[in-house]
Amino acid sequence: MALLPIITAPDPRLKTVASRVDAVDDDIRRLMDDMLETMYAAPGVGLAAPQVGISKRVIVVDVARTGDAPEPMQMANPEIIEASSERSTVEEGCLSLPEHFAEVKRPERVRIRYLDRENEIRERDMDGFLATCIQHEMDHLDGILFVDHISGLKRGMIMRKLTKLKKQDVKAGA
Ligand code: GNR
Ligand code: NI
Repeated sequence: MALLPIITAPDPRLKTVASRVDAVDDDIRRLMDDMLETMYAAPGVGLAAPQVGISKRVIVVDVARTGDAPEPMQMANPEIIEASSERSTVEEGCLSLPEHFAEVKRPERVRIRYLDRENEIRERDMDGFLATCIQHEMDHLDGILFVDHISGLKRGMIMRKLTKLKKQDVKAGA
């Protein structure tokens, strides 16, 4: 197991459409395990492979409350096959947009089809915070960040702050 460095915006790797996985093999399983370890350490409730610089359609999620038993989920090639017309608004954050939060409106319920860590095709219905997180992770696979769902004004404010932060880090040699 290994901790992977998380990429922060702005970065072209966060804007790239990731490639489908041919099959979930030992290499993909290792990536899934490293991503879960990285996500728990961050800490976060989800992580997509492009956030660690790997342009593959792999995501991990665990929305169990702290103190409850962990509920790790590892998925390759996730697809939304049904979405409710009902929407819910949730305040989102992102490990690639550190310390910024905004309300995002998404379908309240989704049915997802994906490959599990045994390379089996699965389908699962999700709602509430899990549905929000899965959609947030799947967006990363298409180069979309939560700020792409909010007003250009708010997005501009957040991206300008992150750009400044990066320039300061470069100067400081971070
Ligand atoms: O840790 C995370 N919290 C979160 C909160 C609300 C909606 C989505 C998320 S996902 C985020 C981790 C992350 O950046 N995943 O891509
Ligand atoms: Ni994110």
